[in-house]
Amino acid sequence: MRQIDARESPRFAQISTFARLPLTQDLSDVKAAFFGIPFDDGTTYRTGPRFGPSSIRQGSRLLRKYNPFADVEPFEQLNACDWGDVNTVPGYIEDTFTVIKRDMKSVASKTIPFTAGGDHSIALPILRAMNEVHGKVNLVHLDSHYDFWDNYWGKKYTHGTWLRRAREEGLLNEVIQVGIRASIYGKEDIEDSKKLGIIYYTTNTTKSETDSIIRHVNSLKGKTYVSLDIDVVDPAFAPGTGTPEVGGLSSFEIMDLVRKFDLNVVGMEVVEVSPPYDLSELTSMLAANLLYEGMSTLAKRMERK
Ligand SMILES: [Mn+2]
Repeated sequence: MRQIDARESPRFAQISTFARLPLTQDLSDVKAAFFGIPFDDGTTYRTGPRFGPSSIRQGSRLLRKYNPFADVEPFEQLNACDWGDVNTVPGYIEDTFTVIKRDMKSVASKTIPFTAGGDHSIALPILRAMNEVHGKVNLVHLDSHYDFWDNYWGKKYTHGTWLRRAREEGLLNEVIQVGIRASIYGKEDIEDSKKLGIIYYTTNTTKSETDSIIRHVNSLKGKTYVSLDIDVVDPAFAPGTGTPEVGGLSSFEIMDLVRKFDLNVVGMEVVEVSPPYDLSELTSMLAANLLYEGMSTLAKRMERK
């Protein structure tokens, strides 16, 4: 679909949609759709990702139609649109999961969703939907945190427990984590990653062995979902997030990683953008650009086939 061109209508004008694309839920012939999930009741520290989708739209106003790195026009090639936001149920995590799964199932059966969160708890209902549409999928999980803890305060559904739930529910094939660096509750967390069949690369390894990690990720066979927590990036580059961990990847490094992905991708999400803690839209702009690069790698792959 056609973006509003900033040479015709100034980029600070008009209503915010992702990349100034049309807002529509008619997905016929649409190969990629921006999908907003404004929800943050799964957070364990700072709140704010309920404002993520609208802020990422605002941060996407600078995206132009041609991506010179990928040599594609992703919006044109994918006939991309902005689907709008899920009607979440603030304060009610399980009711919200029901709505997310229903809407995601409907969208994922027609197109490839590029989701803007929302805190990371939304990944569980998304993966439930993916599983119903596609069967088991691989997961490429970029994050500073493991996110496979068992519970917080005795509660099973939070932004730090979704991955364990997804494993328990048998939704996933292979899981690769990239960018892990946060302090943890004990050595048993590392043991748990083995028990759960999760391979992880720390931020150190991600920086020193980037090429071999890319090769590993790109060797995944079958359908794959990409989950990117913006806190994988250093808070100096992405301050607008709820559980920041210092010593992370730069914005260039995360862009470079995503550009090199070559996956049979069934969906991608960028989560944990918390606009109240952001500065000068830095985090929202990065999130918008990461979704753009994700769409570009998809467009590039489709072009080849
Ligand atoms: Mn995280």
